[in-house]
Amino acid sequence: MNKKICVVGLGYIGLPTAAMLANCGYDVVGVDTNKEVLDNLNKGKIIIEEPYLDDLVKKVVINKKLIGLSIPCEADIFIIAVPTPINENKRADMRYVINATNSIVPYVKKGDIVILESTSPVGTTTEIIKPILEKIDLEIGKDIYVGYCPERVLPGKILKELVENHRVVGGINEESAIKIAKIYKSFVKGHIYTTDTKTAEMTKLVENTFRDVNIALSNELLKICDNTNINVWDVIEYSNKHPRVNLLEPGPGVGGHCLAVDPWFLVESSPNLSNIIKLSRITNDSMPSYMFYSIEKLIKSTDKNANKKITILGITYKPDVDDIRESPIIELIKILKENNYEISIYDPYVKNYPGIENNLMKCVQGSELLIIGVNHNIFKDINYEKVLKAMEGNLILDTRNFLDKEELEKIGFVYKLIGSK
Ligand code: SAJ
Repeated sequence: MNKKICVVGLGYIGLPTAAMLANCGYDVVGVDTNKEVLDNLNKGKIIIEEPYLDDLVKKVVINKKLIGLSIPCEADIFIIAVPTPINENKRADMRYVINATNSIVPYVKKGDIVILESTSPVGTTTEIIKPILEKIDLEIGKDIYVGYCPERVLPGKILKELVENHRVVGGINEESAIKIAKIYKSFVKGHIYTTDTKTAEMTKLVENTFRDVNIALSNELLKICDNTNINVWDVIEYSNKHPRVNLLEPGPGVGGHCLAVDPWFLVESSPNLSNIIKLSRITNDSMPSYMFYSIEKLIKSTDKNANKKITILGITYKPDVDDIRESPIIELIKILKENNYEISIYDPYVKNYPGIENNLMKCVQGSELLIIGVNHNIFKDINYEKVLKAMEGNLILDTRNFLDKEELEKIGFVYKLIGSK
């Protein structure tokens, strides 16, 4: 008889994971508090942008291998994949993990497996999940197997990376780790490493912290090069020719619910030791203000008294996704508005955001400056000549090293690449 899996949390990770497991033959119940997610799911539809996910969900829903429910139910395996945001003072908000774990307590029985997938502070599995499950009169590690198995997939490539990437499984004990590894082996082609929960929790945080710290280094280099009239993009390109150097890209800041969040979990748990980590977060979070400083300088460099309309192309946290969480461009928009700029916004990936305009020509009408906030691939197909004609001014600020300077200057733009002369 097929094992039954209950996945609590149908977001960017939970839904692809539920669909992947259903496609491997498990009977999967997806649980979410969002009625729109459930209604669409039960019609075989999705409400997030993720390539090929809609086809996979449609297939497993039609085959009745995946259904959406608003509350958990009896299952053999429970996977918790709910958000773990930070609150305004950069501390982990674990309410969703706590609520999700409490919600499965009435349904967990002897022999079941409970897996936390949400990226969480070190110690969450043993200090939050385990005590809640101990309300059940069963022995953790012997009657109920418990562990932590974080994802490491890139939005936009989730289905491919869910299968190909290696994974780490941390078990509350060795038997739990082995049982959990076996479940993931049903679809993961990468290697599955088993360890204890704290090592797995720390590994996940370190992966994203590594990226955040290295992006901070590049962002700091951007400021230094800007100040010394050197093109930081050339410096990074040439430095990376060194066989053991791999500088990441500078930009308008670091967004998303991972790199902009996970390092704070380490800062919270080791405040006196996480100096580079904390400073990197502060450096990356300073980039929207730095962009504002560059915009002011650029506008003041035009001889005429520039009007105050600016058009932002792209507000998501990274290209070709619909996710605006922790987006640095949204922070930049806030700063510009506080300084009395009139802002028009165009981002075809974003459906509902206050003031977003879905007609590009209307959006750029009368603008002094065009800002490339996010390098969505579709922005390569824009007719910039037509855009320039509709604008008031001819300034374009590229925050992502995305467009071709010569091409735009030929059309008549004054092109400025952030971090270059
Ligand atoms: N960024 C830079 N410079 C770079 C690379 C990224 O400024 O060189 C910025 C991006 O513009 C974005 C932010 O950093 O604002 C983060 O982007 P990212 O692509 O590096 O990483 P995320 O946030 O998409 O991380 C995702 C996460 N997975 C999911 O959200 C499902 C994370 O848990 C994964 O570990 C990570 O991908 C990954 O790369 O594996």
